[in-house]
Amino acid sequence: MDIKDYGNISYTVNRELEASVPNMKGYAEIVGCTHEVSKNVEKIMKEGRMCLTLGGDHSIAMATVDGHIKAKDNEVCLLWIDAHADCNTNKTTPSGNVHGMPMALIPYELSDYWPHLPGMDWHKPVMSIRNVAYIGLRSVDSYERLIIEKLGITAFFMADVESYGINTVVNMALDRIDPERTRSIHVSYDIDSLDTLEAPSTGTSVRGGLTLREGIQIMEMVHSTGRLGAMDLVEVNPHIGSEGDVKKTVEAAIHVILAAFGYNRRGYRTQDTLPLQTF
Ligand code: NNH
Ligand code: MN
Ligand code: MN
Ligand code: MN
Repeated sequence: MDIKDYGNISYTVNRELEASVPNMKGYAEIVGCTHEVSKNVEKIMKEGRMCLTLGGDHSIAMATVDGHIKAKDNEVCLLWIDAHADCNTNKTTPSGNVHGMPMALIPYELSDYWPHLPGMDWHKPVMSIRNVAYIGLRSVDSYERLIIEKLGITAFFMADVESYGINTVVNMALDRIDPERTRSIHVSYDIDSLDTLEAPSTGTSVRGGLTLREGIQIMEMVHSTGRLGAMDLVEVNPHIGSEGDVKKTVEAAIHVILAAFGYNRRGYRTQDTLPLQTF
């Protein structure tokens, strides 16, 4: 497998943007970073590669999805794996955290609910919410619930994972967001979708989440479609918890990423030559 590390994103920050939009913490920083992320994802994908972006804050997803859409001419569907729905606007947010907002910035159905966002002109909300599905939800704010129900967003809460099983949930999600099975798949994977026992080192952990086995199964299934285009693995925070917590969280993230890129729990067949290493 040909793997290339494109390194960290470097960007400049226009401090004048800082107070230009209310209720968006770190706005100037986020504007500077996301524009660079979008350009990089677009460029990398146009080189014919799959693109894995490691976060960091989930706000980067507005940029990775934007870059993916530009590289694939809008033929993209999105799986949002998360404990949270991340579809607050700056008017409904309980926290001002922009990582709680990217899903309100991505689809065009929600674009009217935003004020003008200075510095974000590069960002085009061209994806329909009909091509988006959530898996793993269990901590949804009341305005977010209203949006999910009003727009009829495909959403599989933890109760659905419990009732149907993860295999059926992933198949139902892909049926809904990509009925023709032709679209390039974007997976935005928030590590807090996993249970606190599996991934404690993250900012807003919620118990009662996906097991690591379910988390891996999602990505094995996405890999087997052959249409994974780009993936974000976000909200791993090594400053939270003990050394053991951090190790556990990073290991979980590595397992999920390995599954996305073809590591198979059955073991490799003798003719396979994937040079992926486990740890
Ligand atoms: N919904 C809350 C907010 O908007 C929490 C979002 N936190 C997340 N999302 N970690 O993935 O602030
Ligand atoms: Mn965050
Ligand atoms: Mn989350
Ligand atoms: Mn998130």
